[in-house]
Amino acid sequence: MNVAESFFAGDRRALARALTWVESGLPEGEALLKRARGRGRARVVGLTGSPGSGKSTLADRLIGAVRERGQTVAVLAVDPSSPFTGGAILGDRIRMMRHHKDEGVFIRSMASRGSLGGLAGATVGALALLEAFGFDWIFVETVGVGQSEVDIARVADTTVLVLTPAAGDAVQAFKAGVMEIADLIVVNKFDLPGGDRVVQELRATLEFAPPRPAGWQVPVLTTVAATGQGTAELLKAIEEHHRHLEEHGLLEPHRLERARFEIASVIQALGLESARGGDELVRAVAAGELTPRQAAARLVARVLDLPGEGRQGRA
Ligand SMILES: Nc1nc2c(ncn2[C@@H]2O[C@H](COP(=O)(O)OP(=O)(O)O)[C@@H](O)[C@H]2O)c(=O)[nH]1
Ligand SMILES: [Mg+2]
Repeated sequence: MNVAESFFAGDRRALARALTWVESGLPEGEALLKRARGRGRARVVGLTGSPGSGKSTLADRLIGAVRERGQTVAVLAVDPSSPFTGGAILGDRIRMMRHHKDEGVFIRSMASRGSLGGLAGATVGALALLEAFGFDWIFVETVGVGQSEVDIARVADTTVLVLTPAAGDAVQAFKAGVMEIADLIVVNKFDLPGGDRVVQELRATLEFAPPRPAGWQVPVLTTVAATGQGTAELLKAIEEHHRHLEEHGLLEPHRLERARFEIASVIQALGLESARGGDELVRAVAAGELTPRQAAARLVARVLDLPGEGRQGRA
């Protein structure tokens, strides 16, 4: 069997291979993605929050809770902050290691910023593959600090913002615009001092937040991921949100948003790749011989290998 056949037969090694293809932007990955599209019906849950807030530990607990019900789960840990060292990712791996031998659990780390398709595009592609593979749940762990992480959170069905009682954590999230995309807020490390105050602050802030689709009220939950306290309630709240999406016909728009996001990230990657070449066009723009738009059109056409080189002559 080739990799694609093995993938559709449910072989996890083939899944790992396919993910590498997608991550590296290889055409084989694109072909498989096209076939895989639209299969599966996973619940996609984004876990976002600052480094160290306990996302991986929480994911580990959620894996446990999901597995107790006999459902399968994949975790995609995205760490854009360390493309070279992978240090944080190693930590994530270790935290979820106890599920290592469990056939119903698949954990994958990605640190692919800079590869063709970009971090964001590769991540959403990976999501599509995991979904097609048939997992019941997919957790995507991202660091909620940059725009692309916010975007990834946006394409999840349910986005969980993980905060801690640490001073300023909520303020940071608010500033980064992550608060607005959170469907659920979790104050983790509730064993540390200051938790009650943060919960109160969050609830007060949410009073003034813009209304959410179909009247969803963002709940503020508390967990101690280190001991597992509150994780069953968290999973229940995630399911409640999923039901809300279902009841109001909001799941399909999410799926479309995911596809739109993939297209946008390809365009972005093409743009970056284009901008690397074309010194003579750069000089032409600086000299006022071409508009930036004209130069951009030529560069993009070059990357896409369009037969439109002639058309640019008119530009
Ligand atoms: N006190 C306390 N520590 C926690 C809790 N949850 C996680 N931690 C610790 O916080 C650190 C960062 O956790 P991690 O899951 O890697 O955070 P991530 O960077 O958001 O994935 C680790 O040392 C965890 O053991 C908790 O509920 N209470
Ligand atoms: Mg982590």
